[in-house]
Amino acid sequence: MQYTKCWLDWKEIPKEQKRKCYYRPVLLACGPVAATAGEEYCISMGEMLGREISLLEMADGCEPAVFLEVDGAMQTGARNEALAEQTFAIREEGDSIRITGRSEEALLQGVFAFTRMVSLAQLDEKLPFQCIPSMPLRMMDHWDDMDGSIERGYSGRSFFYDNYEILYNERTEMYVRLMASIGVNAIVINNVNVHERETYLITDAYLAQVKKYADLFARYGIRLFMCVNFAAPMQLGNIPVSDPLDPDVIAWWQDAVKHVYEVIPEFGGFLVKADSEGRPGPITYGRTQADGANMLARALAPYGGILIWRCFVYNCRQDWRDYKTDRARAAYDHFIELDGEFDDNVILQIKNGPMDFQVREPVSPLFGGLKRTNMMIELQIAQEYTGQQIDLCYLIPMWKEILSFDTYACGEGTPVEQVVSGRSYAQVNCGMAAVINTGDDENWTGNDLAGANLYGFGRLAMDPSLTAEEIASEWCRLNLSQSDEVAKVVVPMLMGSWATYENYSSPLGIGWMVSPPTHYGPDVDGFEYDRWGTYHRSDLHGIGVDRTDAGTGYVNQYNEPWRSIYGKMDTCPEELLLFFHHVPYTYVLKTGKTLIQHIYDTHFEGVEEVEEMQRQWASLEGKIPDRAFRCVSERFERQLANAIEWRDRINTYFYRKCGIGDEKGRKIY
Ligand code: GCV
Repeated sequence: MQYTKCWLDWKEIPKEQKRKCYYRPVLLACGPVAATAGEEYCISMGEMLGREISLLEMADGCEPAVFLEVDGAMQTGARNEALAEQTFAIREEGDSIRITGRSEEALLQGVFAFTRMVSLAQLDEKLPFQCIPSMPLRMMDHWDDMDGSIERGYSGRSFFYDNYEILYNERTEMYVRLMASIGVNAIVINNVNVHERETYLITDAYLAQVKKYADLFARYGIRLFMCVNFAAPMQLGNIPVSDPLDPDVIAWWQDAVKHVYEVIPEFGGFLVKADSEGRPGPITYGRTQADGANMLARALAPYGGILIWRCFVYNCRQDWRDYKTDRARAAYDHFIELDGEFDDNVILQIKNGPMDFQVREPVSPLFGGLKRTNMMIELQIAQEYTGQQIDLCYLIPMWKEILSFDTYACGEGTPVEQVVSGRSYAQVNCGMAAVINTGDDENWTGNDLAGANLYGFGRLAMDPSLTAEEIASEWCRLNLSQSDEVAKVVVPMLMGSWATYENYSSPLGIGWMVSPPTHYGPDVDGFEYDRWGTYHRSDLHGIGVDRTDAGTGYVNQYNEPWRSIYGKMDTCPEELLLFFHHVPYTYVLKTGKTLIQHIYDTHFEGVEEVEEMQRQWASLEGKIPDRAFRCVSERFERQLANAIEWRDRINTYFYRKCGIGDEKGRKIY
């Protein structure tokens, strides 16, 4: 089985950077995670020093050493105990270095941070260093199914399952090391769409094997979560209903959860997709989402378990003729009234936007609406609608924009980051989750460059103040080459790639013009006359969905000033113009261009930008590992073909709708 080590593929550092203390790690803490910290130090530093390193029992005399220690009384300045526990510090003491964690888990994070700094030659500039993670929970959501497929997976098959068996091998260990090294502390091991066989994951059919994962995860400070089927009492318990207020249903879940904790005492909890896209849920019984979530949360509470409930609840059987029902409204409409009704161990997991991970969407208004409910943001590292890891789309700039969006929930200065990190409402059950983009491809992520999104998610969840460039540069140096010359090509390429993807795909926030079965490649009307609630409403005069008062009223879900800003065409940020308004093709944008000319121009530019990225990438031949070079070169070829297809289909479609030609006379079909 072939797999790369991604950012844990340490290279020997130059001689002048090798400090004496590096060779003498002294582990002053005990416990399983502290032992992992010691092992990880030895692996990484051994590779960077070019010789085997082992832990010392004690420091002898005045020889410099690197001390790995846990100090439960360490002063951290963290805003709550949960985050204090996750805090670590790295400091020099004479010629020695101390890596101190407030807990074993924090020590492990300290070791990963230290080795990264050594590899990037950042120690002089960064020490003394303290890290209080921003997000209490930093979670990866796998959409892996037990047959071995991955829903919306673009990097091969699952490395967790094959043919309804749970796999466990060296790759599993490498995966967990990679996740821990970027700060991930929670992993959901199965798809939110829990099918027939996966329903048995919480039973003895699979629990013993799940426990092996949980034990491995725990050694790396990661808690294991599972998705459950809300109708499990019917499927597994022969109970005629799964009504959350039914005593038999409640008792069934209590027993099931009790047994899970008997086998896996460190189990994290459940993630649930209910009443969504055909999944069962409380609505069937006239119960609320809070009834459903609390019932499960109460079963988990005695064991310290957490219940994560998704807000991706909407009607997927809409009528395209209906201009009033608006899928964008659904999450807010379902959940806002329930604010304050969820138990303390419930977290609502909210997709970043109101629709579904499009290349451009406004931020979900729920982040500014809920005030007495634990919240977690759900991002998608898997590039379902953003190029499927064929096309390059570095998502960190998008996520930074989302996290810094001011919700005005507690007046000006309440960004999403503050809300989901728990700072706004003093919460501890909150954080960031993301649908992961891994599979069993040799490079884990299909396109090597898609690894930057995986790496970046973890880094951002630990420290949202990192810039997208910093993350890109770290990733590039750790994965491709330490040379400035390579970073000078790769970092700008990553940084511009989201805008490029947006340029050649659907314009100004409208989204969805993708091929319905695959969600890759253009099909302008693919979803237009369908049931999914995803329409662009183009006609001969204009394009866009009116979500103002006169339209669906979605705009009213935002706090002021957004409600007013989004509500008027001339103040609405233009990148979201078509999300909020139905706009004539002749409308003049701030650039002085008409809407139709903007569409033509961006689509021609998008293709030119891909051609330029391809040229830039070609210049790296021989300067980065050949395997990565060839992999990405092949992806760029496919991206270019895709971009051309998008350009020509979009431009032709709108030209045929409105009959207005391109001012520059370029070829439109
Ligand atoms: C896991 C979109 C995706 C589905 C996904 C769903 C969700 O609709 O296309 O594959 O299902 O989102 O987030 O639940």
